[in-house]
Amino acid sequence: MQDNHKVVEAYERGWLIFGLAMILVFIVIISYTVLNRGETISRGAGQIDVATVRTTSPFANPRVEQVGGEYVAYVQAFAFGYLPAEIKVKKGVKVTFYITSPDVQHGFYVEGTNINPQIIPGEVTKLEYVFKKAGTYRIVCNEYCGISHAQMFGKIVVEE
Ligand SMILES: [Cu+2]
Repeated sequence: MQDNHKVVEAYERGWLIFGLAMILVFIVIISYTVLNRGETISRGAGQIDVATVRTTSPFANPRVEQVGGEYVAYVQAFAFGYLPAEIKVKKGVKVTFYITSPDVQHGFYVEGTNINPQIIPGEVTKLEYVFKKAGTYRIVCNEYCGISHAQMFGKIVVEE
């Protein structure tokens, strides 16, 4: 009886140490990702009337513009695509995305990066990113949004 108790205690201690070690590992991984791949935790940047997204500034005119030495992109994620359909930026320059949806919930996953916010109708999502490699990045919707969800793609072209 006494011995069994000690065995259980040893297992418990083992699992506690394992659990704490995993927490440490996750903290290290998250810190590394944030420092090396760009912090892409999206933030709410205000609310918007879903019914007027397509007709009110700034989303009525989806675009990428240069502000100072940086880019600002106003993006509509709609069923079934993205506007602008192609976002063109230069490598190494900060891009601030403002994204919203005029209909249902969508995704904005940029392949090869850790950009992956949910786009919620009525909310403006803001995130910043610096593309370190030139190339074409596909934007994928990963929130099931309707019959043509699987054909919902966008494109980011990063030039040298
Ligand atoms: Cu979608």
